[in-house]
Amino acid sequence: MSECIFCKIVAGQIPCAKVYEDDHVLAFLDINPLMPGHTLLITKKHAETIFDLSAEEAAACGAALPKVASAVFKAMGAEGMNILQNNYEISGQEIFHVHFHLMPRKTGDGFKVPWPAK
Ligand code: DGP
Repeated sequence: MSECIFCKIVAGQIPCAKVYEDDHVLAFLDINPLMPGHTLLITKKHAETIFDLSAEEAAACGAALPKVASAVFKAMGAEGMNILQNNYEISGQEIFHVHFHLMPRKTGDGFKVPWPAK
């Protein structure tokens, strides 16, 4: 059995607050959110980084991302959204199972992006 935390979430061995699911991807709330509604979208099949995704999995992520982002955006009454995807330790990746951070933004939320923003 895989020791990967996200594989265990996919297998239902670790609970999650599920936001969306289809045959290829699962989205759930981040356990350590940077703001309310911080959601992770992961592939169901294990792949360590975006460089390891098959074309089919990449397409599934591409199809699901705008749908899930839109739902989170509306549900949170957001004014904007950052979508972040880390690969390898130097970028901040802690869980080596490919995932996208969907981060709904609101005025005064205190979140800082590393480039000029309003
Ligand atoms: P990253 O640094 O990009 O690898 O982000 C990993 C994220 O995964 C981090 O924001 C916290 C989240 N996370 C870690 N373990 C769990 C867990 O067991 N459940 C949930 N829902 N999120 C987790």
